[in-house]
Amino acid sequence: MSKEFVSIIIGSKSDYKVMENCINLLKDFEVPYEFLVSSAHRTPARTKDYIKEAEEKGVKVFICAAGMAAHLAGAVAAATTKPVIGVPMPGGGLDGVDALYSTVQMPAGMPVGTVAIGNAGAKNSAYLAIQILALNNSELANKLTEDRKKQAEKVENDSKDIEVFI
Ligand code: RP5
Repeated sequence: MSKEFVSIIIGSKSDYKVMENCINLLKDFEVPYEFLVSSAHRTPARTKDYIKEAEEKGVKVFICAAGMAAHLAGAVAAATTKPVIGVPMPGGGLDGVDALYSTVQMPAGMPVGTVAIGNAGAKNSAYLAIQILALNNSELANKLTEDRKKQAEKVENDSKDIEVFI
């Protein structure tokens, strides 16, 4: 079995630009990941085969991004007991609201942890996956603590030039 890793599946290459936000964060935290395009609708057999392959290799968390009638995260959740994080993609006639509802409204017993539509959701999918891995990895937990400190410093620095107090 290889090192623990996160698996990212996107439903279409058109989801890539948004999901680069997720990939870049995993790279920043030096978290190993696999990445592929596979669709619940267009390549159901490839998706199913890959889940099995990833499980055999030691995947810890799946992140699935899809748009429109977004069934990818749900289909993956049906085929694994590993945590599945779903990222609704913007686009289509409803600009991601359709994907949000499709991803979040899972029946009881088949959870998909669903994040926000688009870039913020893509980033948070990576953060959540890192938080799950950090439960058993103190080095990662420390990196998360440092990241929070940097976020707080940024808010304070951003405020400095423009803040007004009486
Ligand atoms: C979904 O349909 C994909 O995840 C993508 O967000 C959307 C549109 O796919 P393309 O037609 O751009 O390939 O399955």
